[in-house]
Amino acid sequence: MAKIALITGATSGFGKSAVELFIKNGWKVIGTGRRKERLDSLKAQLGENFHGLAFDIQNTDQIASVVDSIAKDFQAIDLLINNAGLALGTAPAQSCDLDQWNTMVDTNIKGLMTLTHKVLPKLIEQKGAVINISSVAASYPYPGGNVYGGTKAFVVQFSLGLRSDLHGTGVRVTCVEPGMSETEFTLVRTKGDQGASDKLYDGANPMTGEDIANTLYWIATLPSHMNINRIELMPVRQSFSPFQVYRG
Ligand code: NDP
Ligand code: 8X3
Repeated sequence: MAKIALITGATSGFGKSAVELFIKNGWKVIGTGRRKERLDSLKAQLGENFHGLAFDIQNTDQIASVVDSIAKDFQAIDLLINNAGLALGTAPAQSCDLDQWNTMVDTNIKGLMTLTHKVLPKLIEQKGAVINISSVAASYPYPGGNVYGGTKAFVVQFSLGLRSDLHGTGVRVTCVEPGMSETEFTLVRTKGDQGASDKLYDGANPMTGEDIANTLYWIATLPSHMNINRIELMPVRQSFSPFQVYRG
């Protein structure tokens, strides 16, 4: 029988590439996101093995009923990929927009944890898996990363905590921590500044949605006695810089 994955953030980037790859390999996939027209296009492209679910993951009160509304033949979820998320702005903490901080917390933390809470009983029943998308920003601070990095650090620690709580259930939990990848991520972060996005990735040979999707598929199809706890990925052209020292 085909395995079933629920992949959040399926309308773009990592999530869209993952939806395409899992379906190509015979999975049934529930893909989520706010942009219904993009989910409809995926349905037209991918057919009956794709089930689109349009909702804003920040509306945590609605998440339980949205999951309950999933068609019966997609209900036995084997894999939850918590991918939906965003960074907003690169301003320093002392001059940034508090609304942007709240949006990142509501999406990257509250949305992710509420959906996970709802889907966990199904995953336990299926002896399934959770893959959470964090970021290198969880471990390595950079100017302007403030709350975005904080939300992704939550994702790391929450993943390790889940692993601990799910001990003995057979449910696997993995936290994937990518670095620079060219998706709509920077377009969203800069409120649609295509020039800024192009400039960031220019000459950097960044990772792609397909690169991350391949990693997700590899993790999901490892033998069931193996658990990747955390995995960090970067393009070769991205690495680390020295500490800053202010000599005022
Ligand atoms: P994209 O902007 O291309 O995709 C983000 C996805 O998240 C979209 O499908 C979007 O759907 C969805 N999403 C965002 N906000 C909401 C919301 N409120 N409700 C429902 N869905 C939402 O970026 P990426 O593919 O790059 O990002 C995917 C994940 O990877 C994010 O968690 C990001 O933080 C993380 N990441 C990205 C890296 C990068 O360099 N690109 C590196 C490390 C981690 P829609 O807008 O239709 O709602
Ligand atoms: C996105 C990666 O380095 O832009 O999570 O913060 S980075």
